[in-house]
Amino acid sequence: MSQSSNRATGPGTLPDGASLFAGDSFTTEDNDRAAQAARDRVFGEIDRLEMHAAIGQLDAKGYTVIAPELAAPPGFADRLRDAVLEAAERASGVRPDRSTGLTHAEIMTRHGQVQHVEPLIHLNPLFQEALLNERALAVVTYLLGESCVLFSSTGQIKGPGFQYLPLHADQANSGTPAPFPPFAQVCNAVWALTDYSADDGATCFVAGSHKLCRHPTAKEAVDLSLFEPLEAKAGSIIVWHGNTWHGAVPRRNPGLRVGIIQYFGRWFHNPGSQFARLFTREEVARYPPRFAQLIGAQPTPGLDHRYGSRVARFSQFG
Ligand SMILES: O=C(O)CCC(=O)C(=O)O
Repeated sequence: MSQSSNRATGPGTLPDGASLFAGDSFTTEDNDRAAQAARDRVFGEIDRLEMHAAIGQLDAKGYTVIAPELAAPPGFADRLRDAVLEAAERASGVRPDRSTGLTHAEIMTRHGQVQHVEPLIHLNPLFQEALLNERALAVVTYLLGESCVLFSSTGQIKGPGFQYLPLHADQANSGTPAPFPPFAQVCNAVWALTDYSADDGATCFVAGSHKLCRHPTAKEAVDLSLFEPLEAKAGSIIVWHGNTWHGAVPRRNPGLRVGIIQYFGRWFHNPGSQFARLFTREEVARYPPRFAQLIGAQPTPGLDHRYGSRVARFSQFG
């Protein structure tokens, strides 16, 4: 056997006369370094905020809850709740009745007895502050990378009623057929602004279902034995992976469940920079650059995000 044919079959070598084409669909060392630096930043933030337990829970169960005392200073969640109720009143002309909830008992939407205020993000600077919450963003960025975008921002007010929200995976909203990628393409970060429990009409999760990488079947979606209502105190932030099956039980208690749904996705699922038009340049400039990135007022950083999103789960590009 000649030396040259030996080289042709050896690992990491090319046959004589062959060359590698450095086209734009292949990696470069710069891209590799950028992806590693992005990973370091994402894990650095998790270390700084001491969020390892939350990340462990997220990986194991598909969702995590950031406790009120870690989420924000005392009083912030109450002000946020009042701002959502005020926005709801402005939108509908009906003052939400917090003690009985009867103003919302007859509403019927895709989420049951729930009034949606959408988009919410531009209606009060508190909603923008809530979006920039550092602990929520640390988890969202762990799931979706630094280039992720806010897809929707919705105030949710749920009254007493009878309607369940069937189990579903938010990944379905992007039109992705199963099997889903095991790492998240979309995720949700919800501010629970009143207590969540079974009788309060809480969100329900099927722990570990994100690992199945598929939608629930029609039968599973309405199988009440799978509904596990979450217990979370007012002021918590609930973050879940886009593959995680979740739904909600009806509210049995009088009164209202109030929350903000912030739904995020990787930049390549972006339906368009729908929030940028809601803000003036001056308003955007008041916030750190991450705000402009999230609302789509600034292009995704980096030269070649097509490439970056493929190489790294935590890439600054993907
Ligand atoms: O209303 C809830 O608790 C769940 C909301 C939900 O399923 C969603 O935003 O995808």
